Amino acid sequence: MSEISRRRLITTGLATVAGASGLVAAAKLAKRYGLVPPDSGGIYGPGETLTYAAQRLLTRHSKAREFSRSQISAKPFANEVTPLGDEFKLHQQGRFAEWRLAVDGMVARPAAFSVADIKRLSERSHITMIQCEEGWSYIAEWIGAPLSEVLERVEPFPQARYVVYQSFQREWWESIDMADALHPQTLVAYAMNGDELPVAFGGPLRVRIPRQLGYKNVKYVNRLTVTDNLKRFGKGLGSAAPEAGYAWFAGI
Ligand SMILES: Nc1nc2c(c(=O)[nH]1)N[C@H]1C(S)=C(S)[C@@H](COP(=O)(O)O)O[C@H]1N2
Ligand SMILES: [Mo]
Repeated sequence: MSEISRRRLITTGLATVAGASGLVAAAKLAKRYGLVPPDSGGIYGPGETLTYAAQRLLTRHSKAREFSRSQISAKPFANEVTPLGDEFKLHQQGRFAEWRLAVDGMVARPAAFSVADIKRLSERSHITMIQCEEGWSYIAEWIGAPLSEVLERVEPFPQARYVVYQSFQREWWESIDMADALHPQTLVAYAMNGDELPVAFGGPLRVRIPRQLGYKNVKYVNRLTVTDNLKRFGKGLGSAAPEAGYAWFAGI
C-alpha cells in the first residue's frame, strides 16, 4: 500500500470509530499503528491518544504560522520563573562561557556543546507566536540552530523515538517525538528579536518549538537525551507537564 493510501485508511478509520463507537475504540486503532502518547492512561487518555494520532497522520510535516516583521510584539511577555540561584548567577557573570548542552542517550557520539558550538551550526530563524496554556501570547523572531542539526552531530540510533530535554531548573523537563525533534522549525534558540536571548526568555539556550504550546518551550536547557522509551523518565508520563495535569502532546 502506498504511504498516502495507508494514511488515508488509518485516518478514516480513526474518524469513523471516534464517531461511531467512541474514543476508546479509536485509541485501540492508534495503538495498532504505534501512535500512542506516553500519557495515554487515565480518564483523558483516549482523548489524548486520538489528538496525537490524528495530528501525526495529518500534520506531521505542516508548519506553524509565521508572521511578518511588523507583527513582532512591542512588549513580549516573559513568564516569571522561580529564582535561578547562585550557580546560575555565576554562569551569567561568566557570560555563559561554561554553559554546556549535554547530548546523550541512544546516540553513537554523545557530546557536550558550548553556546559557541551551537552558534557555529546553521543559523535558522522564524517569526512565530508563543502561546501559554493560560491564554496569553506574543510574537517574536527566534534565532537558533535547528535541533535536527544538533542531533545529526551525535548520530542517533535508528530506534530513537523521542528526545527528552532538561532545564537547569530540574523541575522543568519535556520530551517530543522524532517528528517534532527533526521538524525544521524546532530550534535550540540563542537569540530573540536580533539580540542575545535574555535570561528572562530562557537564555543562554532554549528549545523553541512553535508547533506546541508555551510550556514545551523549555528555558535554560542543558541536557538532551535521545531514547526509545519514556517510561524511565520521571513518573513515566513523558514529561513534567502530564505530572501536573497538562497534556504531553501540546500541539497547536
Ligand atoms: N525552565 C523553564 N522553562 C519554561 C518555563 C519555566 O518556568 N521554566 N515556563 C514555561 C511556560 S508555562 C511558558 S508559557 C513559556 C513562557 O515563555 P516566555 O517567558 O517566553 O513568555 O516558557 C515555558 N518554559
Ligand atoms: Mo505557560
